[in-house]
Amino acid sequence: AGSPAATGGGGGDKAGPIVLGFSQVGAESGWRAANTKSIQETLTAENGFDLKFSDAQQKQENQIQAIRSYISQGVDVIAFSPVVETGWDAVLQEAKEAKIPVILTDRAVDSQDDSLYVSFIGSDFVLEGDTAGKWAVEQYKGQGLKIVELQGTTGAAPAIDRKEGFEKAIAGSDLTIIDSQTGNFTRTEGKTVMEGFLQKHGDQIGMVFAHNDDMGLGAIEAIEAAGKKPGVDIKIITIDAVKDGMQALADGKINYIVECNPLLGPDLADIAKKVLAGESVQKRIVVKDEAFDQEQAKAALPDRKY
Ligand code: GZL
Ligand code: ZN
Repeated sequence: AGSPAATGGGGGDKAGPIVLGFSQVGAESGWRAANTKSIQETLTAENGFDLKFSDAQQKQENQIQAIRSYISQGVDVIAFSPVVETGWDAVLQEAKEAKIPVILTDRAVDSQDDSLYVSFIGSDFVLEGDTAGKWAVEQYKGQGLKIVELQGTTGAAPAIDRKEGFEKAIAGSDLTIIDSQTGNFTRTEGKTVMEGFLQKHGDQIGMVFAHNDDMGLGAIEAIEAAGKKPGVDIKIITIDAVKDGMQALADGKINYIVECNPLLGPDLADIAKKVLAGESVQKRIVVKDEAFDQEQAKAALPDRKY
């Protein structure tokens, strides 16, 4: 059965491993692969866990199904990265009634009732968008730069928040977004959407703002196929700072990347142990992100862990 109520109901040292059910968004990007690796490498038997892991292929109904199966298995704790912000209250209410604490990693839910989860571990996506926008204004103001935006998954917290942060940062400057469409955080869709932008807007496009490296890398393929130089003819700013993105940045095909740290395994393990020991835990753990221009990427690449 589920563990005692998360808010300090008894807890105490639990005999045997902590059975943790994790519902992952999917395997859509380099970031996601690094995030999954961090979770699977940290929540191991030797670290006191029995990890049940499921991949939802970016479908909310698969995540809800996985969470329901963890509840019926009577796991000790549930953790997940919600593919979109809304539509979770019912299943989280069921976990609460089963007295199984829920930890959010990476992405947030927009539930009004924040008793439905014990902690949310993830980056500040609005700040990521703001950092990207501020750099763009610093570097390119005064040229009337026209931007096309490759949005992440529609309804996902990182897509909503990165857009918000970027738009606020460029407001009042002469940089403008002339088109914006979701590429669902994947390289393939980023390429397809960019091909459409190039057909529609051609030489007007001065910059691509992509909500993750993978869509930016897809855009590079489309830009090169159109005979233009990415990072030169069309500037590119992305978010994540995974290895492939950082290599393209070092190679001059991307101009700036704001990091989104995927290594959430250690924080997740720590919070899960605390909750089951009946200790109080931080409601919100903000993961620190850096940002890189081309020179900084060259220097950082050798030490990058993902
Ligand atoms: C951000 C994460 C996003 C990444 C994408 O924390 O949710 O999802 O930026 C990934 O690469 O697909
Ligand atoms: Zn929101």
